[in-house]
Amino acid sequence: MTEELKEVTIKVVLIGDAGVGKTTLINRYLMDTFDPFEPPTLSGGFRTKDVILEDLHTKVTLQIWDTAGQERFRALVENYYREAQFVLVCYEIISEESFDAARNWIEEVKDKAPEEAQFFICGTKSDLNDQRMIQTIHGMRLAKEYNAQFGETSAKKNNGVNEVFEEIAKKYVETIKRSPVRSSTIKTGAGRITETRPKKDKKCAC
Ligand SMILES: Nc1nc2c(ncn2[C@@H]2O[C@H](COP(=O)(O)OP(=O)(O)OP(=O)(O)O)[C@@H](O)[C@H]2O)c(=O)[nH]1
Ligand SMILES: [Mg+2]
Repeated sequence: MTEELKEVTIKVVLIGDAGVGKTTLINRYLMDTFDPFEPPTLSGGFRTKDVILEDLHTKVTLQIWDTAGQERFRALVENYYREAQFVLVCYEIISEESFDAARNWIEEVKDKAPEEAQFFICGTKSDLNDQRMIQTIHGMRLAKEYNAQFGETSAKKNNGVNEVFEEIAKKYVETIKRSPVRSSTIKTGAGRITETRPKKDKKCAC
């Protein structure tokens, strides 16, 4: 008998300083496009993509939230990551400022997001290697410090982009399989909810 496909929805929120490439990363992943003149994001919003993890018998719906990196939108961004299961923190490998800011972003999220929220740290614009200011090892160390996953991407050259989102999906499903009480909106193939997670002391965003 074949095992029934489980369904999981994961809220993934991208954060990071203005211009690091959050929107561009999402566009590459969802539409396979690259805009060299992507305008700044002025408000948040989400789009979804399904990922089938055959080995884990799970269909994951990634609910991918874009946010605005500009300082004046900080208060708004908090509304997005407060209920995130995964926070994708972006910096660009050509800017120390954006890397330092990544740590501040993580600290801020740790303060306000659910305790069980997981992090993925992403060094963007890896095609600009000749202008690199942040060595890969430093990104990896930052990730290790926060028990986060790590990757470098180039939305321009389409390097490492799919891997980021697939690793997030896989890590999340593995985590909830280990401790099912943490799971959020796991459904059977027929769409019936079999497990839900009321978050400790937090309101549900559903
Ligand atoms: N060379 C190169 N440029 C990139 C890459 N990703 C993004 N860019 C460029 O960087 C600029 C900023 O990208 P955005 O995606 O708008 O950055 P953002 O993080 O969404 O910025 P905000 O919306 O203001 O927070 C755009 O001109 C992109 O074309 C990349 O992988 N390589
Ligand atoms: Mg943007």
